[in-house]
Amino acid sequence: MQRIEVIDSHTEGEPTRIIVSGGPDLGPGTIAERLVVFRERYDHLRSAVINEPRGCSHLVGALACAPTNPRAAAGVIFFNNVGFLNGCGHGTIGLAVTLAHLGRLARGSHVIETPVGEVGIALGDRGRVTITNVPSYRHARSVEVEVGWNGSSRVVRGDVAWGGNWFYLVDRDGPGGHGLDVAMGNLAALMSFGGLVREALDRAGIRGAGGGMIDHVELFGPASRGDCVSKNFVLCPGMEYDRSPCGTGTSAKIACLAADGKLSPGECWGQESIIGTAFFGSFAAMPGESAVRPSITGRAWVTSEATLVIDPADPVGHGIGYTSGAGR
Ligand code: PYC
Repeated sequence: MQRIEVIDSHTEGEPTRIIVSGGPDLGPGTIAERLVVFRERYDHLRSAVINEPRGCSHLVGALACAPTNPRAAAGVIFFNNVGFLNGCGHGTIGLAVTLAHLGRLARGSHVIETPVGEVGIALGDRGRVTITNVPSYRHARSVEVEVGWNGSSRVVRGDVAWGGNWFYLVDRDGPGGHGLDVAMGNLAALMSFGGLVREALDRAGIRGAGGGMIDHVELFGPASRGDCVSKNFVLCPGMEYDRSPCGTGTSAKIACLAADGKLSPGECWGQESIIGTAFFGSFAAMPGESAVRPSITGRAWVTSEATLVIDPADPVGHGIGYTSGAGR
């Protein structure tokens, strides 16, 4: 029997399951190198932790690791139902609250080592955490892609931006706007439109810098909350939507607003999620660089402490439908 201890939390509605002990030994490399080892040798454990019958498709997983960077309080590798994530804002907020719950992190400022760089965290009261994300930037503005929708073809226009993952960001209104109601009552249409946009981007060879796959699609609409400027729907890889406003997605949005001169350094951007929760973000300019450094504030709560048991005789012990190498 293999036993893996996890702590579950949610950040503004989006769940994170963090392996706190019993995870794979990934060796002494950097966090980015250890991600490769995880993917190549232990993908069955990713699936076992996240997928049914132990988990569910919208759960995001994380392995808390010892950092290699002496300034970092912890290292982390994020994964989901189909593979590994570069970064994860809601998950980093969940990690901070989980480590505090375990008595491994004191209130105050710390550094977390992720596969895509250092992320700062400021752990406050009652589960409130501010992350200072990796440098974020708009890679390409007003990129058009043809999408088949409701029996006809239409041109969608959006920005390609990096916020720790690659995003394609589309406004509701204006030329190339998605035109959909960004509301829970319209979830089926948002999911299916987002999936078609992602497929169309891939088919058209539209990528982020260095050929990075655009695996997140972010659709915007007007906010319902008075303290937010905008509401989003974020389609994640694995055909699941983010219940939170998505930390890396809000960072990508902030980078686009900064590039357009629509948000000033330090000015607050309230981003409402599809379920009505919110992140509050701002950015600091990076002198001499086109990237900005976004800060995102949200809250997380621990929801369970558990030991996962994997019986080698269990035919679906590594997740229903798991096939070797699925997460590559
Ligand atoms: O908060 O960055 C985020 C995130 C990415 C995927 C799910 N959540």
